[in-house]
Amino acid sequence: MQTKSPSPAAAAERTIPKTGAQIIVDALLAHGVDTVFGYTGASVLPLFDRLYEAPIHFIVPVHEQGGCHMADAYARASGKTGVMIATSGPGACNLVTGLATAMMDSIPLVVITGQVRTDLIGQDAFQEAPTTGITRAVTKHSSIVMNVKDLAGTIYEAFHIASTGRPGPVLIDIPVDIEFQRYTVNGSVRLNLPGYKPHRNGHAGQIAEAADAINRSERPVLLAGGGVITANASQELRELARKANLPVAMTLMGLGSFDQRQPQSLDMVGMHGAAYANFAVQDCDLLIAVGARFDDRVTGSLATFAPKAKVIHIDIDPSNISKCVEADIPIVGDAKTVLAALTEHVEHRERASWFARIADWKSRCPPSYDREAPTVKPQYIIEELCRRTNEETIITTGVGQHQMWSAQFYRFSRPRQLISSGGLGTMGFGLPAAIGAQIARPDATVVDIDGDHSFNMTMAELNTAVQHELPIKVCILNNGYMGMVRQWQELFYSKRYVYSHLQNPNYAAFARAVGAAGITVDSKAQVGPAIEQMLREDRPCVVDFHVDAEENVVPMVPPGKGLHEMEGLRALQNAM
Ligand SMILES: Cc1ncc(C[n+]2csc(CCOP(=O)(O)OP(=O)(O)O)c2C)c(N)n1
Ligand SMILES: [Mg+2]
Repeated sequence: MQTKSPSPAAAAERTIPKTGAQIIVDALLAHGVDTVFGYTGASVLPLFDRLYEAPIHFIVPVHEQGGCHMADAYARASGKTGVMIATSGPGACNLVTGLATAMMDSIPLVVITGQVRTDLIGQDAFQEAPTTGITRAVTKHSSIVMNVKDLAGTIYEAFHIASTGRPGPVLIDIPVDIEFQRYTVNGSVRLNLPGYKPHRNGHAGQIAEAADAINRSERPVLLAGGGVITANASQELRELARKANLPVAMTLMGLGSFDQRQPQSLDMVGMHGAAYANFAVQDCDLLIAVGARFDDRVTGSLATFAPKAKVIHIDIDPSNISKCVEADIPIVGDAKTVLAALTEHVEHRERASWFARIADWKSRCPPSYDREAPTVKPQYIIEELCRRTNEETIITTGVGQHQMWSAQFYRFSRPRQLISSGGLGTMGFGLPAAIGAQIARPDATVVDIDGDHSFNMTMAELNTAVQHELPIKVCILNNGYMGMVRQWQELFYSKRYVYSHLQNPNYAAFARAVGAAGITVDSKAQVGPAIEQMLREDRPCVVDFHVDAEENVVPMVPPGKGLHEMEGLRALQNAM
């Protein structure tokens, strides 16, 4: 058999050192990257020219913020590291909100920015911005490559830092001349991170002590945060809850880590959490927090938070331990490993009276709204959507009342099913997040439950969905207000509704104008059929639901109050 000998040109090509741009592409491919989000500009042109030749699915958003949210949601939906590229100056500056969003929610991203030539840095060159300085506080790590020799290593380190320990966004700033320079990367690329050693296993003695505390507890609550999902530890969480017989509450970020259809689920805790979750936390004798950082929206007043509880805190990031809530038994480690080890040591206990008390709270204070109202209630839309979709559906959200109603009235049963900006609370996240999620999971039904004003912030990205033929669904719960702000103004600013609404466009007409389907709903009877039609569409579809303008999210723990001091509960009297 004859073997083909390489052409002289190809042989020569192999011996010529590679350009920086090609080194970047090779490093991405070496990390299994097959999807990249990016927006062009002078300082990334050499890189984009090489990327075009690579086996990479490339998505150009309308705006770099949108692209960063897409890469973020791609990571949340897939469990992989998202990649976003932007040009220097304005491109890099447009990433800040996206980076901070990913940082707060611990999402692994590698973000590459172009920079002006090394000899121009510091001269206020055209489109020069101090990108590493601007982004340092909103990234896990941010660095500039000043020598092509360091390029491959820096990218390999970025992937390692972004995806290990407590994940987060890592930014690499690359001056354009480095992309042109040639260099031969010899042998395998070594990581040089002597100070970076995330703990994985958790201390065996602390794990044994935690198991002992669980076995003795009469009234435990297991509290799952987003870290459980990030660590792919939902199975281990469920196993611990099953074996030890523990009720499970979740933070917004933790929703989906435990199946809400299970009777042991206490659903969401916090400012707009389920009353029974909040009462259980306030009354428990043991709180086992996993991958949760005790955000103020979760705890309410710290002085009165879980006053009777011993606290076990499992977290990969030691700086989270005893930051807000003092941990009696701290365990620094990976949630998956620690939960599995803990489960080995726990015993089943009946706890009949504790579960009876929880059942009583559940029956007296279920999530409620006026189901008989003839008007279009936002909660009704979410219940109808939930009835018509299954656990393969992914929900993304904007930020505001609609986000909280989604958390309260959709039943999440699978990790990575809810994609929402929890920590930063970024309006405008929902639509680009739906695009990123749909790219990660082409076969899933992806629904963005959005607010009118959140949608307004990034609505131009609908164009991206149309261009890439992504059949995302957008349900706008259009109350004509920045509803959550209006709610605060109603409750705390004597109903002075100032600066909390804008004139909205006709969303269905806008959708049709960019080539998506658009539907308007203004009666209760239209809700079900509109959802059905939306789910049948094989192109992007926007449904503009005109909902009750002054509906409030209840219950609500007013700022500064304890979790048990919820307002808006019908059966609050004597509930505790
Ligand atoms: C980028 C950004 N700017 C401002 C805010 C403050 N904020 C929080 S909720 C909200 C109103 C959201 O309105 P809408 O998207 O219509 O949702 P609704 O509350 O009406 O459901 C505002 C302005 C924010 N979270 N994010
Ligand atoms: Mg609104």
